[in-house]
Amino acid sequence: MDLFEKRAFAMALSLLLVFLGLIVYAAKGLQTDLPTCLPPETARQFRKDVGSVVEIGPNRYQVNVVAFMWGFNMGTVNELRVPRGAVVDFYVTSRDVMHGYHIERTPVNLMAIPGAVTYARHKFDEPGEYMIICHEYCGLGHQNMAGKIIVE
Ligand SMILES: [Cu+2]
Repeated sequence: MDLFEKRAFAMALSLLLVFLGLIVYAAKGLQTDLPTCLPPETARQFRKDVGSVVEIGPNRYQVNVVAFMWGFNMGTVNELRVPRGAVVDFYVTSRDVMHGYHIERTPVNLMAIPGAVTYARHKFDEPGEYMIICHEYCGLGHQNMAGKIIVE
């Protein structure tokens, strides 16, 4: 090994050590986290209301959806019942990987992202069944990941 090779090797090794040190500093010193879980405050709030339907007014509902492999927890797994004319706020997150949350025949089309909460509002004027599908490939059971909203 000549001197130039030794210097290149030493430089590469020291850069690796610097980057490793920065990763450790970011994780421990700056308390940054990979986006694999909700931020602590949001997580606490969601743990309280996780997968729930909250009546927030006359015919007004807040649905806290937690998507998972392979379903949607909306109080009841894969099923939500609301009366006709209900205005529903959807807050959607995921507890594992990325999923999609699309309600057929409505403009509701959200991503369920671990560590983030997405939002949409919809008024259900027409009674009937609305299928919810996951439109983001999320693993082997993806094709079976579906739910429904029953508007009574
Ligand atoms: Cu999926």
